[in-house]
Amino acid sequence: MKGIFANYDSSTHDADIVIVNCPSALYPDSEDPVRPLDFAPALGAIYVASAAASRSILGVPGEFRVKYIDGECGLSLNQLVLETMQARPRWVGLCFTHRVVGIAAELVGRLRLAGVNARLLLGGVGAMLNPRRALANFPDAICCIGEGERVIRELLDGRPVACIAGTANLSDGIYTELRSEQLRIGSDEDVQVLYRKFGGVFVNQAQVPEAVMLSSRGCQWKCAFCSTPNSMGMVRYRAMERVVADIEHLVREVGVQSIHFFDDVFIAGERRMQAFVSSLRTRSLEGAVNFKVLARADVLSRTSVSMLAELRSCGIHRIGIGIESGSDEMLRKIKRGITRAMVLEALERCRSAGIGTRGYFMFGMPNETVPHMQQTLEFVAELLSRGLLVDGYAHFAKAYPGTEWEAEAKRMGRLEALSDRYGPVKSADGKEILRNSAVPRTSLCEVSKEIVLEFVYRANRLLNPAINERRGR
Ligand code: B12
Ligand code: SF4
Repeated sequence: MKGIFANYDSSTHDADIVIVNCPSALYPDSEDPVRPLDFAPALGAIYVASAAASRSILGVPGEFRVKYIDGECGLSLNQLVLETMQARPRWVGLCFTHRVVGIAAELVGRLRLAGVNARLLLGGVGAMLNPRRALANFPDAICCIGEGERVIRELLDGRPVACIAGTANLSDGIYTELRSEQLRIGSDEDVQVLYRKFGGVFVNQAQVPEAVMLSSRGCQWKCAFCSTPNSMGMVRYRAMERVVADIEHLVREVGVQSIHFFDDVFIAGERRMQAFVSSLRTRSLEGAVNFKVLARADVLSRTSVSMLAELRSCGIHRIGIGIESGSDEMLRKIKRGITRAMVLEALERCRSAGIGTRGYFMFGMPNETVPHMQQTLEFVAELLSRGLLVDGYAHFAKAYPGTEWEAEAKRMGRLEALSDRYGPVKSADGKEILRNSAVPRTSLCEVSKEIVLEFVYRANRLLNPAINERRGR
């Protein structure tokens, strides 16, 4: 292992920080790495990289040398180690979700073996929502438990960790944290740095330049399975005029043809959407770029068809909607705030406006029975046969940290955490560095996992016949 990294000298530093977005799979060593088909840039991590690299963000002085590496671009762990070593950083920042915490641990093991002694900063939802568990795997690290823009600048400025709001760490083995306030979205962006330097623009599956964007953070709803209200807090909007100014820059200066909004709920009422439409028109950007957004069925069911048609003419051609279940009883239990009737109304309105819809479904929810799942499968089939959905995805329900489900699972004594994909993870010298129990992928269903998976599989086959054909299923 050390051999290929032999020329590394960690005693001097070129970069202040290397930020690595941890890959979601263990990619093989390759001179020509291949990105996964569903690749999307890690917008949170690049916001943080931009905040560190840019003087203008947040008005805090300081400009740091930052290298950002997206492990999701198909790089192997060895390549990530090599790329990190080449920058000789003071700090290494890792962005990970719960699903990839095992891979993050493996990467750190290899960095240490290769002699990279940089201090470790953890970020992303995996660190934010369960800092105790993250620190159990990386005891020497500093964990970012809030939005990372301010944290990274204060840390690199050399402020004592104990004074930095939004961090947690183990000091003499004792867990300490200092919570932070939410950022006021609107003062924390620097689109030039974010997109030019750190890969917020990429070539998508259709070979078209695409950008990822946020027009808001947080969410005002509280669905029982979702961690966003806990991690990001109440919704904060950026002024639409500024969002559209960034769109103009991306379209005219960067040549972007498609924009993917990562907002949890982009279509958030007619007033804000009217501002979106009129700002685009003022800048002659109507239809200049295609948008993909997420929205809620209840909001869409109240949005007029004429408003939706205006959004379509402005470029919103696809809306993703969390439908989750075909059973009103289940929808009530998971506090989704929607009903079957609302879903139908929302999808009818989108179809009338010429907008394609993608549905997201879940199976294996707490107290869900086979008849409930059967109802969902029939609902999926009905929506497809009536041409109300273009496609969609079905998932196995999991209790993520910071959700009502996790609390419920703990109460029920059913937090049977399992990492069916990656664990246990071993370091390069063969030691087990992460136990399965560190990865929460909890099933809460009343019926067996095999039955639930069968429903997930059948729903996905209905929703994505082409994909499944390609995979030879
Ligand atoms: C877009 C999106 C995706 C995209 C792209 C993800 C990406 N590359 O960023 C795709 C479709 C690929 C995706 C896939 C999945 N996703 Co997703 N996704 C989102 C979504 C809607 C937006 C992400 C985002 O940009 N947020 C806004 C940014 C600003 O926030 P952020 O990423 O948390 O970053 C901030 C902090 O975390 C921190 N930070 C981030 N990185 C770093 C790094 C350092 C060094 C530091 C210090 C700080 C720091 O600072 C950032 C800025 O303030 C979120 C919901 C949400 N609201 O976050 C779900 C969400 C992250 N996804 C989720 C899930 C479950 C998944 C999947 C497992 C789905 C599945 N079943 O396959 C996969 C897992 C992918 C993986 N690699 O592990 C869950 C995660 C739940 C959890 N607790 O872990 C979320 C929270 C949705 C939810 N509400 O439940 N996802
Ligand atoms: S699922 Fe969507 S609407 Fe519900 S709380 Fe999460 S982000 Fe908000």
